[in-house]
Amino acid sequence: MVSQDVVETAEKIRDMEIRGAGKIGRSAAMALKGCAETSKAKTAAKLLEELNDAGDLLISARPSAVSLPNAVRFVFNKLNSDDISDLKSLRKTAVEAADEFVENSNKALAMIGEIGARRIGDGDTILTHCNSSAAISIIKSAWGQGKDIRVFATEARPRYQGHITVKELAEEGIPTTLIVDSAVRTFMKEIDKVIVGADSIASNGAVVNKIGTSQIALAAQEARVLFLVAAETYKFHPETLVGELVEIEERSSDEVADPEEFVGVTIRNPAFDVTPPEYVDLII
Ligand code: RUB
Repeated sequence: MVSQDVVETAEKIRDMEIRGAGKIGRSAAMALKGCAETSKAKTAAKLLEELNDAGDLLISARPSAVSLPNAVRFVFNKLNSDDISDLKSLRKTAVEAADEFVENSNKALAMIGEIGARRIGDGDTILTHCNSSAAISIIKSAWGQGKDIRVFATEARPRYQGHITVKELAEEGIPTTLIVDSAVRTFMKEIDKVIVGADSIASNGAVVNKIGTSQIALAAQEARVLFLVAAETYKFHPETLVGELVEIEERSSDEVADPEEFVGVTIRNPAFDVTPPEYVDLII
């Protein structure tokens, strides 16, 4: 039996109420923590079973962000054989492991901001896509250092996560321009650096990120604009080391258009795409 809290977290991830790979990973870790803390299990074996079920449900919520299974794996990797036979220590270790994942994740974001900002020059115009906390961390950190920067951000249809990005940047006072996704090539001549986040990074360096990222990378390469990816280490996809492909999530066609208005039309809605490593200048 999976607790109601875990079910709700998994639903929020599936419905994108909780979204963005980093946040997905952190909320999965927190859901496991909640499971460990509130479980009524009488034995360690029973709690372990509940944690396993919770982990499986959370992992199934979205397939392309490897932060989700990596967060769950992080917690399970910390459990050792002593814990598994002792209920109290199993609970404690699971709670501490989940907290450690979240703490590491937040530290990583700050560190990415600090390291990435070194690559941002005074006067740079940056293009970002969708809504990535890691990419935004770099932008905010460069701005905080007093660099005179401007940002172009795409809408990121069909879910318009770009709106979150522009509001967040404008709140900081950063000069921000919102553009439609199809305007990227038009504006590329004004851009010095593209910075995007990642949902998964394959062992060959290919980057899985919001649909449209690979087109932006293509336009950046054509214009000789640097293409930077901001990603915590838990965005690296371990199974790609043994040849597995990253599953690209295809979401409901309703997000794109009302299918009833387009009878006889197939509507496709892949949520992510793959940018080949040749198009990536730097992973921060
Ligand atoms: C979000 C998206 C983000 C990455 C990285 O897609 O593609 O660029 O998840 O985000 P969605 P972060 O809105 O479908 O989840 O840097 O915040 O982890």
